[in-house]
Amino acid sequence: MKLGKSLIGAILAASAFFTTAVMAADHVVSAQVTAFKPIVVKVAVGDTVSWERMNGHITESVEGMIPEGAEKWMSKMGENFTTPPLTVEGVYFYKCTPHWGAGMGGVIIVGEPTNFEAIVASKPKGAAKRLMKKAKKALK
Ligand SMILES: [Cu+2]
Repeated sequence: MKLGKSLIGAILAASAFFTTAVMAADHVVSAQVTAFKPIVVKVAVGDTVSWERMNGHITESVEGMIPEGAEKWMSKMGENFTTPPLTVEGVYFYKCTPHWGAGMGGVIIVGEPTNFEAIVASKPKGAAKRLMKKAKKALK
């Protein structure tokens, strides 16, 4: 019966919509040699980010380069870390501290990049500058 099928279709579409609207997503970043992939992740407010293949690496939020009121983090060496739900909108820079000199870091963009202009205005150098350029591209 045609009507029955379309009704089921409508119910399935509605439930899929509510699932994506309500459930927070987890975004996986993989450590590869001395780089994080993907280097920039855009997530929704309340989502989490997890790192895998973290043997020999850590993830640590960069001082002054996360939104005001957001919680810092620092994982243990080799730990496949997951952030708490990222509830403060803005741009989060993070680094693998032992490999920061080699440029190992990444960016998480949660919702609107509320603090990005301030980060640009602070004229970051070195690895942070490279991350800033990657984030700029991702925000275009
Ligand atoms: Cu590392």
